[in-house]
Amino acid sequence: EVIDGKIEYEHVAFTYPTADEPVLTDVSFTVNPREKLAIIGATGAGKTSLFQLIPRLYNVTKGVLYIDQKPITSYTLDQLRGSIGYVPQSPLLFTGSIRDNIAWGKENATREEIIQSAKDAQIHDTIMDLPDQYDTRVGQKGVNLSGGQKQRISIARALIRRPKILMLDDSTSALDLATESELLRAIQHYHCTTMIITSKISTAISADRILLMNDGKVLAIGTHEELLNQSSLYMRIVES
Ligand code: DCP
Ligand code: MG
Repeated sequence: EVIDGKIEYEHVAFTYPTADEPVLTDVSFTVNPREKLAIIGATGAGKTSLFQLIPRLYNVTKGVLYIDQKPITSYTLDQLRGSIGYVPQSPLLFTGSIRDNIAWGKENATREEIIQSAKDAQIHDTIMDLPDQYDTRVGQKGVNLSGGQKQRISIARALIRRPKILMLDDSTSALDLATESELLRAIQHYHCTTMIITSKISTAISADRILLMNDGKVLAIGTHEELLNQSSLYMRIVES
């Protein structure tokens, strides 16, 4: 089981099984337990690909990925996925109630746990405004939810399992800044290692450190001030 949530990429390269060219080349960096790391970089830079290696949706092609100093391949998929809250860039809800969608993967979840994770994900008030509240059906013949509402239900689904590692792939893109900062504040109480892909520079600055990706590589990693000194690309992003 994942205990601390330390993550280390060591000379990681990755090529999709169906592709010829690598999308990640020689990626090395460490995320400390309970640290919050923001990942930024242009579209196609490889941010989502970098993420997908942690829950082992794909295997590393070259190099080693460590969790708590052990190669990721030494964990079973159940151990790994039980410890990781992964919110994909385009979250999927299944046909069923909102309650079941949040509790998915934690069938014994209590009513209180479901409500608490929805509150932390800043979606509780929206749910309470729906016709059948937590029993409202989504998916086919159910209510239509916006992309941002689906994202927050997906975040609640990740939080309810009290993950050691939380991975948000652009999951707050549809939120206004005030709601987003409430959500990020609530997540701090989970004391998990957090990796958050974002296109908002203000969100990146609120993290402990920022990793700037470019063309499948780590261009720079450090605090906002460090990156301002290290990277002219970072400076251009901040100024734009
Ligand atoms: N790619 C691929 N096969 C996939 C997914 C992606 O060949 N199943 C390619 C497309 C890109 C590169 O990998 O050239 C990196 O894609 P990512 O999805 O990792 O890129 P980002 O997440 O950084 O981009 P975005 O900001 O648009 O989400
Ligand atoms: Mg992506």
